[in-house]
Amino acid sequence: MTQSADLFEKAKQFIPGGVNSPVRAFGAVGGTPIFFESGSGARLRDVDGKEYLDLVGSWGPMILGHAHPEVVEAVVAAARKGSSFGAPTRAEVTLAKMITERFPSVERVRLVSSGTEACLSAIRLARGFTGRERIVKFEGCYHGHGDSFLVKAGSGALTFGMPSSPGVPAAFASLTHNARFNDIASVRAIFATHGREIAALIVEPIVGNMGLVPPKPGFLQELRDLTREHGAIFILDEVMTGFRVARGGAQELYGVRADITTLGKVVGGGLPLGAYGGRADILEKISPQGPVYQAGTLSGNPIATAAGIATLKLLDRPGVYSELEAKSKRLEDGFRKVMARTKLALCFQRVGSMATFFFTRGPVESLDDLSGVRTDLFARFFHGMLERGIYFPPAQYEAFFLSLAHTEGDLDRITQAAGEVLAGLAT
Ligand code: HOZ
Repeated sequence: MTQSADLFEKAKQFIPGGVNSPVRAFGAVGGTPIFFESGSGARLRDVDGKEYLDLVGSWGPMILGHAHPEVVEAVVAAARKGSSFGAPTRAEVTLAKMITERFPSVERVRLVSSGTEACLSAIRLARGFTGRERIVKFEGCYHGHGDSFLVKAGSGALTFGMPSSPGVPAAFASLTHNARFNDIASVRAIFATHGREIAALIVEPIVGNMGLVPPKPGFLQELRDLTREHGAIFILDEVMTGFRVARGGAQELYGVRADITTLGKVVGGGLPLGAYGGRADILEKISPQGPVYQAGTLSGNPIATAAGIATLKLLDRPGVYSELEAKSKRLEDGFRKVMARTKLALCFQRVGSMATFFFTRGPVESLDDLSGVRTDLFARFFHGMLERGIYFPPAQYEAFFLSLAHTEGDLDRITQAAGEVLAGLAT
């Protein structure tokens, strides 16, 4: 028995399902989750001493790779000065300013501890600001595990076939409307019926939680225009895309402007930190300036803010995003070559350093397009790659993430392994 398997058995005695977040379990691919010991650059080492090239990147934050020396130094220096004060610090001001400089739509920003917290706080704020209660989201998008979002949700909720969770009061769920991603007519239909009651529309500008699904040209701007027309708040959930697809996130990439933006992952440099920010007139409604309540003992935690500041500074080096793009394109080109050698129905979708390798012909433009996905083949692909020391997300309906630490040699090794595994699947 491996040490991972042994630890998993022990974990199940104390932790529900043996994991602290469902997507970590190998429920969708079978087998035992790998327990990790350490990470450095693009590599992870498990408790049995096996090394992997990492394509999960902690589900997005590790854009610089694991244990980047300057981030580690910043974290250690902050920890030496005290880990939490429950009171304001200089670093919070620095990080808040850095966020506003990178996202022109963010005039004020509140730091929290996770992307989930950012999104549920953003919804409360939108409801408090507009005095309306309904929200619009998209089937297959995931905005964390807040009650308003677990209705036809993506990520683990989709993977485990529980898109709508027990425990969410029906009254709450009835206020959440789901539209079809990339289908503006489906959004218009909801606004036509409920326009005056809709507080906000929230969307992942590039969906990462039903696999990677890019927006069709003009789709985000149509959402921007429609929400403005109806007086609803336009929330872009840039938890995955913020600082990843561009310095200023998807908003910079597609030239759209949100009323509220939610952030997580990269902004915390691998530590628990999220943020929500946007128009000053909206953010003014947050307590203590305004009446909408939101608070947190660890909000703006000094160690997390130190990691975030160090990470964002490193992302300011010239050429960082073009390097990430070149590496990601090299990986995509490699995948396309091996895809051309098989008759399997496959589709590779990518924006910048986020991508998904779908086991369906594609293109995947919305949740409906996932109906033909061969998750059985994905599971075999996943394990074939794992055997070859490549760690993919253990679920088909997730994006994978590249980092600046991946070398060209790493990327070529990944595509070579993919070619071998696919050849085995085709027979
Ligand atoms: N939201 C991330 C995956 N889509 C990972 C967070 C989690 O659910 O563990």
